[in-house]
Amino acid sequence: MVAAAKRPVFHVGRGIRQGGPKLIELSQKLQIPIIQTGLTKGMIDEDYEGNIGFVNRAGSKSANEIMDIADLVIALGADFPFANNVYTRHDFKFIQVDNDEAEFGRHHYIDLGIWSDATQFVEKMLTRATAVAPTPFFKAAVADNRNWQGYLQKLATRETAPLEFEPLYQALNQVTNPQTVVALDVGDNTINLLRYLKVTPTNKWTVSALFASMGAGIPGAIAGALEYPDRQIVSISGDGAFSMVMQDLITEKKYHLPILNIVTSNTTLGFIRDEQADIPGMHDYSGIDLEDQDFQKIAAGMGIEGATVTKSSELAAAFAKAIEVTSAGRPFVLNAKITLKRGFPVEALKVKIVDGRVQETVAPEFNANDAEQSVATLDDLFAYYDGEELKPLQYFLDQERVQL
Ligand SMILES: Cc1ncc(C[n+]2csc(CCOP(=O)(O)OP(=O)(O)O)c2C)c(N)n1
Repeated sequence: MVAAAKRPVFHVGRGIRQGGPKLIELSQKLQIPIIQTGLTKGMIDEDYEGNIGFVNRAGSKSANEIMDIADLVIALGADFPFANNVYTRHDFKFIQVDNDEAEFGRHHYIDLGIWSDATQFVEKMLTRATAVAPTPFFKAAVADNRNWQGYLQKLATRETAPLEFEPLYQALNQVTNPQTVVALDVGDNTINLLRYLKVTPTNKWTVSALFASMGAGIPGAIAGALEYPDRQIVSISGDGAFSMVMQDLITEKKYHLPILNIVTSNTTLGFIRDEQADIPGMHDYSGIDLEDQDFQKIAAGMGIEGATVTKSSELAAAFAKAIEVTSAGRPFVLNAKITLKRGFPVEALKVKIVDGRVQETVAPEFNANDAEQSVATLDDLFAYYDGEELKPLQYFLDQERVQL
């Protein structure tokens, strides 16, 4: 099946565990790009060129596009609860490798099921498979992802006043280390963490993944601090989620838990706002506005130190102070007042193959609530998100002369 496929991809879940390096070897040997499920963030080196990221709303443009033209998906230890959003967009052959038989066919009709631990399967494949020469499809996937990564890098490294979320993550990456434990809350930060946070196999991070319960950030960080007293602990929450549980900052103080609490404050339930933007004819937003709050003062009221940043030039000093305080064994609140903006909406991309070419368009429901400016063409979409350098998938397929 692999030999017969023209555009195979791996879709890798947490079953891969420590097997990331082996999988990279196999990906190189067979020229199969790697797409990850969100919860495997950190398990597969993101600097590996063939790792093109995540699918679905929090994912990369490249992984979503490549998934949409794959003719073979090899799922490795992946329970992918969002399959209905992604696996149903086009037809492909499906090989599922899983150590739990009950998982077979749960998310897609299987053409071949292999009952195995994912990493053991990868190791066997490595010994049995014959290396293939670099393929145009693989090269196109790599180039597509480079284009996307370059765009993210631009957003993360530019000065912004008022503050945008990308430089915040960039600044956080400067002060974390391979031992850092991150407790992520639910909201736009779910997207931002997957796209911008540096996570290595030795880091740990947690999120309420399946129930997606807001308010898990601070409790997750408290658990992390108790479980890993020698590690740096960070919580990241939006202002909506933070407000639900911020009374537990006093618990951090009481038990001397040196947690760096980051709250991204945009006075909105941003994740939901962006969903409402895509509801045709809604004409407005509903129930998403939050009151502005001074989280630094609230923390101060509990005897907890903090800082407030409103532009990217203030980040370095604020993080330096945060590290000083947490290194001395005390919690800290970093109140990051960010602009209200939607991260690049990969969910707006509609990709399908028509007459041997990729037809890529903007989904009609994108910004269809009438409260937002409508964006009709792909170029308009790229420009709207400061991504003039972004190219549609067909551009990279043409460059590598991929025949569909
Ligand atoms: C307990 C709970 N209520 C509601 C939701 C639905 N929900 C998902 S994200 C979100 C908004 C999060 O807003 P905020 O914490 O301000 O973060 P932002 O998205 O603005 O970064 C909501 C309401 C949820 N996941 N959990």
